[in-house]
Amino acid sequence: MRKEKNYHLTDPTWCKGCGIFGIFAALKKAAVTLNLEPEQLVIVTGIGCHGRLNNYFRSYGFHALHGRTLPVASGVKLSNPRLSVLGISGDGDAYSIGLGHFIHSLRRNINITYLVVDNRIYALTQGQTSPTSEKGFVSVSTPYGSKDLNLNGPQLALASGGSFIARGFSGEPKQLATLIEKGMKHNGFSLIEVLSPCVIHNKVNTYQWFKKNIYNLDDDSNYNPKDKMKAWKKLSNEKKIPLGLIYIEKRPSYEDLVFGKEAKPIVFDDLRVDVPRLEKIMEKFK
Ligand SMILES: Cc1ncc(C[n+]2csc(CCOP(=O)(O)OP(=O)(O)O)c2C)c(N)n1
Repeated sequence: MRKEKNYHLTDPTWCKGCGIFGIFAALKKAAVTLNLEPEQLVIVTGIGCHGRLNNYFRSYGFHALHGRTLPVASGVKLSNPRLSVLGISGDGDAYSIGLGHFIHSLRRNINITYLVVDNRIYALTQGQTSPTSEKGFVSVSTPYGSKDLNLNGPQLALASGGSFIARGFSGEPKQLATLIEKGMKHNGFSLIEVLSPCVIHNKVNTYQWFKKNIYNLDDDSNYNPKDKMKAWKKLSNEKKIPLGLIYIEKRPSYEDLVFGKEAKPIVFDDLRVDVPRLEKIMEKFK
């Protein structure tokens, strides 16, 4: 436990300057703008530095296993669709151990908002190379430089059938809050990847580095986020990294198909147990 003067148990334990503070501020702003009551919101987190976000938020929260944010968030949402459900993962949680859930959640389109805190490193475990670390990245796990290509989460999301894909930056909490609000209003799965410096373990992707390497699609009136090919092109050329709403598509959510007007009966057969028939079958095995 921290021994600092005036430290309170409910104070965040992130390192000074951590990008997650910006995300925390954006989340609070979005919850206020959306007028969410604490009991209406459930924040599900994975394992990592990001995983403490729900601890400091006055809402329901669930700190899931590493890589299992989305199965838990999906279960919460489907058992009570009236709740607003927000999942949060790190780049390791989402794109390494949780990658299968990532892809299937995008195509399934359950009404969840998912923030991926991309600090391009495994921070909690003291700085190993992650799927979003660039080729050549030197860390304790790749001392000779990573030989792997880095993974592009939003591009993978587009290929996996994502209906809302955005990217924010923890150094721009106002824009991030707006993206979270839009994502939470979207009917279906909304992915918001958040570029977020880890000031202790990642000495490459700093605030200055991100500022130099980002541009804002939200400022470009010629950009149409409903155009899938345009979105693909933007994500294919990331010498400069696009922020903002990258892609949005209107299509029924999973809940619309299962519980809503478009719901079709899932079970066509009468599945009640036919005891006499069962007994007859059992006879055969005696
Ligand atoms: C099943 C399992 N495997 C490995 C770990 C060890 N572990 C804890 S956090 C973590 C990675 C954290 O990186 P990320 O998800 O990017 O989150 P960050 O700490 O950067 O926010 C790992 C590998 C674990 N807790 N559980």
